[in-house]
Amino acid sequence: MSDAAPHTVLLTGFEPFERDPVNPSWEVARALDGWQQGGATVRSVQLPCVFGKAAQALDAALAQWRPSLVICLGLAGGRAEVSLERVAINLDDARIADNAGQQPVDTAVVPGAPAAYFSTLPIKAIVRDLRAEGLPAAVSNTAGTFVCNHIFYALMHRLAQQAAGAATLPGTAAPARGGFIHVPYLPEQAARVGGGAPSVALDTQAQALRAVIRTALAVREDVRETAGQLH
Ligand code: PCA
Repeated sequence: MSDAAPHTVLLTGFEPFERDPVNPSWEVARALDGWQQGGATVRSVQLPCVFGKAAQALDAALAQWRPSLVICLGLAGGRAEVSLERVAINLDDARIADNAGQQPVDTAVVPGAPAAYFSTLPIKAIVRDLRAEGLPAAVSNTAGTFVCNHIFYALMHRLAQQAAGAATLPGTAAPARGGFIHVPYLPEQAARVGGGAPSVALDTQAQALRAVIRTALAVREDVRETAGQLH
């Protein structure tokens, strides 16, 4: 695919879970549906907060849109920053039931597949650019072990398979890149939870996601600067 060819950015968000009436990950995705940037159009898809079904819905969206960039979003209530997740692990370990009542413990997302995959988004360049706009952002080294990590792993496994297939077919499009981002509570959710939980307004979350997409489309090689943590 040449850079001038039209292409699609697939943006997914989750339905509400854990008795919450709203999930900002879907509200943000929905707000960006149809947004155009650098020859790309955003297509937003809602995923069920259900192990297995979420990955099936993602597969259907990948088949429908054939995106060149995929960003999956989820809520991480209690985090203060937009979290650029670095690594997806091949493990489901649910502390609470999903929206279908399933609560897998220590099972593989994809049996026999690698233990982990790294995001192929330029996560450090994205953090740099969000902070330059005054937006709260950080690299995160765990997406947890619930449905968000599950979909992150399912996505990266699928993209890795696609890339392996493309490598055997010279002349095909560059493999799609993708990753996962956790967003904070909305202010009304934080107020319900109480205890001074951090939150970010929907408009600000949407602004952050537009900046994420801009950087992800523009930057191929991530910058090399530390975002490590001692613990
Ligand atoms: N957050 C949950 C699942 C759905 C969502 O938005 C998580 O972090 O796993």
